[in-house]
Amino acid sequence: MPLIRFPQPAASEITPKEVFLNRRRFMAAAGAASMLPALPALAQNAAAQKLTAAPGPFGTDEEKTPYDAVTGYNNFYEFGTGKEDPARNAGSLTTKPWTIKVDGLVNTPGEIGIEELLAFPLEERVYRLRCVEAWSMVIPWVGFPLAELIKRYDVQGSAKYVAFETLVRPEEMPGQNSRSLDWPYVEGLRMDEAMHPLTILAVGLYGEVMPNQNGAPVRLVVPWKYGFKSIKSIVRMSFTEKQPPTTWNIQAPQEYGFYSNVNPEVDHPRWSQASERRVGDGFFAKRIETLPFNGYGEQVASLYAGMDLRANY
Ligand SMILES: Nc1nc2c(c(=O)[nH]1)N[C@H]1C(S)=C(S)[C@@H](COP(=O)(O)O)O[C@H]1N2
Ligand SMILES: [Mo]
Repeated sequence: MPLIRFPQPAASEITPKEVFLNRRRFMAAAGAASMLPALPALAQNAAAQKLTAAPGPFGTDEEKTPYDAVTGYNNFYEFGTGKEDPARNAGSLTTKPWTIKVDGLVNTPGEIGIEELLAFPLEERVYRLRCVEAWSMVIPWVGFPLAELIKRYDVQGSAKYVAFETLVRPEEMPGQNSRSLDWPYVEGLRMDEAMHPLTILAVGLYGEVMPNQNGAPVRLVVPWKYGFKSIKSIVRMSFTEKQPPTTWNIQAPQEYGFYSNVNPEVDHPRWSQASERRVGDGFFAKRIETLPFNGYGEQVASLYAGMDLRANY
């Protein structure tokens, strides 16, 4: 039993919550380890580095999805299309060194390293992430508003959108050797969506550095949109005048639009969006009602005033 591999925080760092989380995770991991000796989450835990984060705004007090579900049930096609593939395969990703290239309609293009991103004042934001596949999770992300990063650049007035790109490195991302999607994975936001205080760049979750399968070392989290807008392992951010292409819209334009706001009234062509299953709840747990804008309507509905959200889905 590899007990020794669990990091021991210095006594000065221990808060009651961390003690609780560590103990809970330790017990879950110990239980799982006896059944599944090669559980990838264990390797991730062993390397996990703690992050210091102040409690941030907009949090939900719904029960958090357990760590093992958050890190064991993922969509990250660069590592395979199965929900357990990312946890199994993402250990191979090298996340240091890491930079995001910032270019396009900006007078001060450049690159920003992960060390600088980790130096932003970090907050814990307990947000829901709802996948278009009608499952959802409640995750204590660690990150900072994307607006804080964008404000550091002299963006030109003609910029209307921000485009994002994920790393392409097939040697470390086995899913990129298949054509399951066009690589790189790309996403985009309108400038006001990108600047909205709910939109964060996340560098961790559950108080530790982002597990590879969740989009290490830095990903977007846009909580009022379907999960696929929350692009992982970002290496480029470009300011554009034209609406940028987005992966799922390229893949299936009849199913996925640019906006992709959570909308229980606009069904996916192949299934209803009216309700969802909370990952980690038992198989027989009652489905929960999906809320417009994933429950963040009060904060973001005004961004879409006057738009037909059935056409702009
Ligand atoms: N680069 C990249 N980003 C991605 C994806 C992906 O396959 N590749 N999947 C998206 C989808 S469909 C969802 S639901 C969320 C899942 O995030 P999670 O696995 O951390 O819960 O990531 C999104 N970001
Ligand atoms: Mo998704």
